[in-house]
Amino acid sequence: MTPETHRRLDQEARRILAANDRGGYTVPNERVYPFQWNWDSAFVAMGFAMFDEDRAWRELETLFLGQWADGMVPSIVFHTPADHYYPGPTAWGTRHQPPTTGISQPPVAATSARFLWERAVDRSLVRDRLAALFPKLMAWHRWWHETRDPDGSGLVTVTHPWESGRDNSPDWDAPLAAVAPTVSVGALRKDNKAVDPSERPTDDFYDRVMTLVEEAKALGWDGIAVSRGLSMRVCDLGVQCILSRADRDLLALAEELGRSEDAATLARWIARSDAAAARLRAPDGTYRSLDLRTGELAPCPTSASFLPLYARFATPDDVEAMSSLARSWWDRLPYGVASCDPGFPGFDPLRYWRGPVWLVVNRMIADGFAAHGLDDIAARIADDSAAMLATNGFREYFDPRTAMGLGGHGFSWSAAMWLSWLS
Ligand code: 9WN
Repeated sequence: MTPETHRRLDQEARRILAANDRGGYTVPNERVYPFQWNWDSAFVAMGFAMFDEDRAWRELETLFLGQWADGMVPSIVFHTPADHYYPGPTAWGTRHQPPTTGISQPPVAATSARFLWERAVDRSLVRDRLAALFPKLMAWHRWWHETRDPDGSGLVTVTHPWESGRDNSPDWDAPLAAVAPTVSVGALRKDNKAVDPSERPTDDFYDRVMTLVEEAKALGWDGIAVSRGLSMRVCDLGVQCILSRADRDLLALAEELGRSEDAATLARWIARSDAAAARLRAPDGTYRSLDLRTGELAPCPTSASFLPLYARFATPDDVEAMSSLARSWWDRLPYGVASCDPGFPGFDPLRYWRGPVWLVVNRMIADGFAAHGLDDIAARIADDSAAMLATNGFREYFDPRTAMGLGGHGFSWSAAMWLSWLS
């Protein structure tokens, strides 16, 4: 990459974050997603941290204004009204102020807080902010480990595909097939008017996921009742790994702050998750999501199958299996890492989480390979990611065959990945 391209990407990434900044929080992209999204903000904070530490902390602090009394941090905080996104606050029927959804998203925030803390120019200036955020992060992790794992199995439950952040992954095909749709919401959708419908989930998918929202509403959004009672209950490999990594990051922060009781609790949660991880390993040695209702593993590896490296619970055999898997995908597709196994019959290089490449997942996968000494794979993922941005802009996701940009334009987390990882 020429120094000129590098400068252009730096400027463009900063311009995107500034344009999507709503004062304390950042929208992923104004046209498609006009509110604050949970894991987007955690990644965006890392981008801000490279040039405005104060603004980076505020991104996380503002996200936690949406935290529920039971510790749950919602997938979306609807700080200000906007009528061009469906489903908005009324469709969720929750009671929180500011209005929020009733489901969560992958818990990246503790990892982000550690990133901010470790890069702080003067830690004494941000120690109070970290200390104020810590109990909120701890409460969220407790919600995952207790409310979303009520039997203490070590595997946490997601009850909605959107909770995984990997909305229409093949991981949800069988679990969603078991959800009998009771609503028909195709006409209410806005997303498929804002971007090409072939790059978005189907109407049938929306009917089923909104049926799950109706089920949770009927349970009054009670955490345990939802966890035990919804017609979709899956241990999502992505959330399981991201939580396990975030537990480790939160443990490091607990030690920094001298919170020994919390550190001991986190160490217990980590040990319990590590012990349960083998249940997610398929006979071919790849990790998958697990349908907790049927005991079935997901039908194919996905980009989440590399995240045990990021979580840090992978065994030496796993490391071997994951590096072979990554190399075999590159034999079929020039740009890594596809969100779904290219050999799976349902692989679709254009449709969202069924094939396209997502840069935030790439960052986590590259982190995992680098931590296990596989610097060549980590470097190739970074090179592919930078090439996609340089040739096609800060798009939401990319076609792994051609690097073509897909979904929304001017995407905040793609800009943040450039600034905090690739630049
Ligand atoms: C539903 C905002 C979010 C991301 C998710 C991505 C997509 C929403 C949607 O956009 O999900 O939460 O309406 O499609 O799948 O990962 O956080 O960028």
